[in-house]
Amino acid sequence: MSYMDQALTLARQSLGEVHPNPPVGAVIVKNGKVISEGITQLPGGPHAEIMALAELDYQASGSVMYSSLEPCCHYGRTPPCTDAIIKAGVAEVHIAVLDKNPKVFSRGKEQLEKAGIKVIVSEFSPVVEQLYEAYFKFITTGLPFVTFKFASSLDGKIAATDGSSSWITGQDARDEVHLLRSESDAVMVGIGTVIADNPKLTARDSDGRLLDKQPIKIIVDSHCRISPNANVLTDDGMTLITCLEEQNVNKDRLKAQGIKVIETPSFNGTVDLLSMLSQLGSMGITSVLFEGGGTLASSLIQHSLIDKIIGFIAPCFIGGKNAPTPFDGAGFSSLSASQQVRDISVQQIGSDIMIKGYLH
Ligand code: AOF
Ligand code: ZN
Repeated sequence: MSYMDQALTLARQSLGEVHPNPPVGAVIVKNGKVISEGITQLPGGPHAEIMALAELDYQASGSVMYSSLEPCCHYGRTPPCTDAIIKAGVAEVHIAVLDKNPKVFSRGKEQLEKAGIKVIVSEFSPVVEQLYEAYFKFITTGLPFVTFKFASSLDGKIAATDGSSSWITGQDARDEVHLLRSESDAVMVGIGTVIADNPKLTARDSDGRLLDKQPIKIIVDSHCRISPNANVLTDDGMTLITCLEEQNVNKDRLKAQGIKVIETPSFNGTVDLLSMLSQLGSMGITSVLFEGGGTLASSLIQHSLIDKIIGFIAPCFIGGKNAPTPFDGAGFSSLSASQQVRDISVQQIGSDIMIKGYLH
């Protein structure tokens, strides 16, 4: 594994945990050996570069640093990493990608260069781009990056005509979904899915044990129809209900229960999804894994609010005119108007196929 790959592996460990900050890893190398490593800490805590330097008592004369993201050069909750890198005597800094935070972009690199440090920025890499896609959208727009995940049969059905959907895909694909949940800041479903399936929305291993990193659970429930006994409310972890601003006794009850409620103006009688996402962004949520259902999916897609899809396709046919598909609503009236998916990648997971792609 290259030194930069080591830094990227460290960065990935913090994905889904350090929002609104980016996942970052750093390694410091001297005489061809890794002498320290760092992972970014929770917001307000030290950055990856500082963690790695601290291990060396901030003495890193003549060393080479590999950082998964351009070192910061501004005062945020913490002082600039560039100052600490210069002071420690680092000779060379390798960066996987420049930080699209307007307060940093290219200026971190320039400050290091001004101090006589050699800086090398890696060539474009889809792996790095994917690691930072949520943070980059968030830091430039204030909105979280939304990924729509669904599991379907070969004929595009997400449940049988009796509504049953457990399980269409195999264990390996389901494990992958739990990993995706743990690497997301939040998971989101519509109230219809909560009523129909009563999901837990936690990230678990194949034995049902909770993984270390748990996403915030978001339920889009315009009229606060959720039952107080729903698993998402009674299980561990934080749950947010998003609903309309209007009067509602159930909403008062939820608030009295200590459940956080996000209120939006009405858009045709339902939650205004853009207002909801910008409020989630203001709370520091950078990534949302949306898991259905179909009505909410079609509203999100109509408003261009889905950034990425991850579809798990199982080798079976369900059939039936009335069996549901990932997108409900009226659909697109012609092929020329249909939603295109670009930059697709395909991978086999167990006996299922995982397809990823971007909508915009
Ligand atoms: C991190 N960890 O390893 C790096 C970051 O408020 P602050 O001081 O924590 O600054 C947050 C910004 O610092 C963040 O938006 C990004 O631009 C930069 N780099 N942040 O949390 C790190 N390298
Ligand atoms: Zn920093």
